[in-house]
Parts: sequence; structure tokens; C-alpha cells
Amino acid sequence: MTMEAASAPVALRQYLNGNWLEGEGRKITSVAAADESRVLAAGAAASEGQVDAAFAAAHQAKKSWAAVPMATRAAILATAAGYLKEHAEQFGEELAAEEGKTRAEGIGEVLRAAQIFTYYAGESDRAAGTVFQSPRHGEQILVTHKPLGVVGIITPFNFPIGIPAWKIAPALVFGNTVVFKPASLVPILALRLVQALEYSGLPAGVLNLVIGPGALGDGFLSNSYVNGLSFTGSTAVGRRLCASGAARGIPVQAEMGGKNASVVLADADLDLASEQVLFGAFRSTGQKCTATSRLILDEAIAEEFLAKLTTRLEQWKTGNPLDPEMHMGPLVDAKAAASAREGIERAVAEGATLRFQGAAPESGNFLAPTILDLPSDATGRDNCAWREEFFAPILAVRTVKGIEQAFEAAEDSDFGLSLALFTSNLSTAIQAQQTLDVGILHVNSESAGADPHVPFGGAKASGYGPKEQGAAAREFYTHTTTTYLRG
Ligand code: UN1
Repeated sequence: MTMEAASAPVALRQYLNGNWLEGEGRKITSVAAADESRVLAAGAAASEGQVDAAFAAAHQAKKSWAAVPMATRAAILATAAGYLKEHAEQFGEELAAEEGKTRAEGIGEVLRAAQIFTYYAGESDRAAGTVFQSPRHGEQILVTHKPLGVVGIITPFNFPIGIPAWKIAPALVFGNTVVFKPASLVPILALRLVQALEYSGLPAGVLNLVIGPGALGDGFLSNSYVNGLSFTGSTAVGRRLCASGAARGIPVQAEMGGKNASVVLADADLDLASEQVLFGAFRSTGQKCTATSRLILDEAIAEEFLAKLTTRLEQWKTGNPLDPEMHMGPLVDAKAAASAREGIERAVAEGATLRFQGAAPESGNFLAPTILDLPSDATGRDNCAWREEFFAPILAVRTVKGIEQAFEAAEDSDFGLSLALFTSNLSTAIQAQQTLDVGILHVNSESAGADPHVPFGGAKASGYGPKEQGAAAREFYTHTTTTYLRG
């Protein structure tokens, strides 16, 4: 609750070539998600000229940074991890106030960023090339990895330090220099991340921060120095960036939307499933690309399951994210709240029935956890609550009969990020793993969550290009040289 005391707004600055500079663009502020009259940070956006300067600095630094031993680069990440851990409480509270997730989730996310930095610091001990046998005498064939060069990194509002960490840490450890543009709604944690790396001795020019509107990021791919781009955000923007990257021959990694289902089969442990569905759908106010927004229930257990879920939701408290009693905070801003409310109205007009809506403060950007029943005929499949990513605490439910119908319903989406399957039958779980077109499958756990050492990413409209995290990150942040070596 310490953030409740009014403190001076954080000064928003751009970080270019190792210097903190005033932006040359229009004035911007960041406000509290729960109370938009509270200004948390203020300054000016970067101008296009400053974006160019950021790329020029990253280009200038690229040769020398690539030549720094990987162990030295890794040591900087390890120090930054310690700095983030030390400041987890302060930064976590800033995150919760700005983005709207709870204090516990905010602190958890800062610690997760630290964990990601620690993991990638370990890459210097793990990273290895490959030596192949040659069919010719006296020859070896070596495959080694080189950095891409200057990488643009564009991140969304919903994980203001987690997602930047999981892109910036591998970019840096594999020897790239970076121009980083966070979502302008949540700039404070981007400043904290850069501060952590500056404190840890990152040389000037290696990481540059530009804060400003989305259009600044659109310009990244027309910069002549950019060698790669990693993006997380909407499918529309992601696909546009992929197309411009392809037109210039520049690799783009795009992590996009989700419309993730939780499937509860007749043989599931319903207590466990109702707890996990609750977490998947409503933690972080449903603002995760991995959140559960579709619930598919076998008709044999549908009513019993929904009774358990709504009983849990009756205890679920929505309010001030810094109040430790709360389970859920507000949506990130008024626009997000209005669009979620409009989504519910549209879904109802299209035939959905409101099954449950919990309690939430009336004013501000709050939306109570909402469950919508969809018709089980074809109109349910066409309902916007089934098709569109609302990015809000709204769960659309359909009932089905048996595994085949359940799997068919789960696949009935343009997206393919994550799926949570609740069953006690191992064969059914294996069948799901082998047949369903999703990037992430959770068996008997919630649809959200991502460990740093394993690949993360989706199928269909959810992802494009190499996956993120774990060993997969190297595929994107490096390219290989195959050397035919004779002495
Ligand atoms: C998580 O599920 O904990 O934007 C991480 C997102 C994802 C990250 C999800 N890229 O929500």
C-alpha cells in the first residue's frame, strides 16, 4: 500500500547512446490504471529523429558489443538480475499502479524478469556450436552462431517488464544491440529495466530506449540499420510488421493474439479445474495473450463445474490493485474498459446469456469477472465472445458432448497459442498433444504461464517466426555460419 502516498511523477526520458535525454516529441504522461487522475510519470515522447539516433547508436555499438566475450555480456545480465531482485517491491508496486495487475502479480513479474536475466546469463556456459563429420579427408564442418546485429524490440502493455526482459536478455547475451520501444501506456518499468542494465555496466549504445506512440515502432522497419525485429502485440500490427520485414528481407518474430480455450472433460478433477480456470481467465484482469477466454465443458459436468467456478468467483475481490486483499485490479485504461463492456453488450445482442458477473467498483476502469453462456448451436460459434480477443476478464462458455466435439470446439479459432485440458485420462492428454494445433498445451493447469527455459509461442494467427525463450530464442537472435574447415 506504500504507493498510495502521492509521490512526484517519475520523469520520462529517452535513453540514447548511454544518455538520458528529454523527448523531442509531444508531451506524454502515464496515469494509474485504477485512477486516471493520478499521474505516475510525465515527460515527452521521442521524435522520429531520436528513433533514428537510437538506431545510429545501436549500429555504432554493434561491432564492439559482438566482440565482447559472451561471459562478460552474461555477467552484466547477472548483475542486472540482482538489481531487479533488490528493487522488486518498489518496481512491482509501480507496475501494479501503472498497469493494473495486483501488487503480488507486479512483484512476481519483476522477479520473473530477474529470473529471465539469470537464465540468459547462463547461456554463456551453455551456448555451443556444432561440429559435423565431413565426407572428405582432413575436413571438419562447423556451425557457429553470430548475432543478427541491431534488433528492434516492441513490447505491449500487459507485461511491462516480463516481455521486455524475455526479448532484451537473449538479444544482448547473443551479442546484439537493441532499440527498445515499450508500450507508451506503461513506460515506468521500461525505465527500470534500462536502469538495471545501466547500473550493471552495459556500454553506451548497446541498449537504447525510445518511448512514444505506436507509430514510432511502425517506423523501425524502414530504418536502414535494423537487422531484426521482435514484436509482441496485436495480430493486425504483427502481420503488418512481418510483411514489411519480409519486403526488406529482415527477420521478424511476432508474438500475437490468443483466444485460448480451457477444456473440461467429464473425467476431470472439477475442484482443480475450477481453480485453474479461474486463474487462467481472471488473473491480471484477463489481460494476457495466454488467458483463458473460451471455456468448453462436457455437458455431463457442465452445471456442476460452473457451480464450483461461480462459488469461487463469489469470493474473488476486484478493486485497488495495491490492496493486498484484492484478487484483480482494473483494466489498463478507459479505452480497454469501454471496449470490454461493449464486447459484452455485442455478445449478448448476438445471443449470449449473462451467467455470472461478480462485484467490482462502479467507477474507473474496473470490470467484474464475467461469464457468458453461448448457444451450443452454430450461432454460439459465430458469437464475437467466441471469436474475438477481448483481452478482459470475460469467459465465454459452450457445452459439448464427448472428447471429439470438445477438441473440435477447441480448434475452432483463428488463434492457436495456448490450450488448457482438464482430464484424468493420460491417453486423452497424449491425443491432444499429438493432434491439436496450439503452441502451448497445459494438461490440468491454467492456460497462462511461461517458464524461461522452454519455447513460448503460438500457432495460426498467434505467432510468426521462431519461438521465444529457452533455446528457441537463439534461433531468432542469431544466424549461423557453416564453415568447411581444412587445415
Ligand atoms: C504468461 O502467460 O505468463 O502477451 C506470459 C502475453 C504473452 C506472455 C504471457 N506474450 O500475454
